[in-house]
Amino acid sequence: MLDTEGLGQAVLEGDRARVEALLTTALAAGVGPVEILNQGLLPAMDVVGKRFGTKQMYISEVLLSARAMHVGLELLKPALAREGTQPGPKPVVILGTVKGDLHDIGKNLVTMMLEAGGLEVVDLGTNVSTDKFAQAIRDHRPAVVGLSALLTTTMRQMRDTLQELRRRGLLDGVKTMIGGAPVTKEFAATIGADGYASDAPGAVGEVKRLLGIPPP
Ligand code: B1M
Repeated sequence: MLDTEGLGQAVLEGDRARVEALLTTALAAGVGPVEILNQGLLPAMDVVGKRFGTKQMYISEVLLSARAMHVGLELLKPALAREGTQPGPKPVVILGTVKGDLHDIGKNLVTMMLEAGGLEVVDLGTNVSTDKFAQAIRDHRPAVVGLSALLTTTMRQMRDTLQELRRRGLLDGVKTMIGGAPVTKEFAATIGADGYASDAPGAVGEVKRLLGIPPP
């Protein structure tokens, strides 16, 4: 049984211990990790976003909520991964939040859902420079490179990063995908990204579509 109200309140208050306790109880009671995400953590973060947007919450409070959210995501990670267990070698996806952008909650969620979907993810973190993407592509030979951005200002960085990687010949045979709240399908097409997803579950479907992996 999932205490959605209590969980929402705990995320809003940035109460990490309570988030941990509620999720541990829910998981032990057999509540699925996707249900916990969709009915508990994500709606709570949505409220945080709205309150931040209307200046009802300070950045410091948002950060506390973000940390509580991280605790929740870390707890769900093993259960999400178990749901996505698949035999055989996994296609590699490189993911990162572009240079100048420190938002990582959404990207972390995409990482977890992709792993749950049977893909191997190399997560480069936030504020990722073009050079860091380039090195990771050389090191890991990914099937897909995914860029995340949450700021309208850093959307431009997505275009610059893809342009430069392309100029260096590093995207030959590699699919690209972008996402993040301000990003649209149209923008993706404008900067020549192969794929776009508006949310984490959508990202799994989009990577699979790009790689020609049929739905289960
Ligand atoms: Co920031 N922030 N923030 N912030 N912050 C936003 C994005 C903002 C919309 C808030 C607002 O004004 N209403 C606004 C951007 C405005 C704009 O550009 N148009 C904003 C701003 C302005 C800023 C600062 C500039 C504030 C300041 O300092 N004055 C500053 C910038 C710092 C920087 O990056 N250089 C800043 C800082 C921060 C915190 C550090 C306090 C914190 C980030 C903590 C962290 O991530 N570790 C923070 C937060 C938490 C937010 C909000 C409240 C929540 C973002 C979030 O985590 N959402 C946000 C308001 C909002 O979104 N309503 C806001 C939950 C998450 C699950 O959703 O990230 O959209 P999302 O990810 C989704 C999809 O977008 C998609 O799937 C995810 C899961 O479903 N997706 C992909 C994401 N990446 C993808 C990649 C893919 C595919 C799908 O393929 C590769």
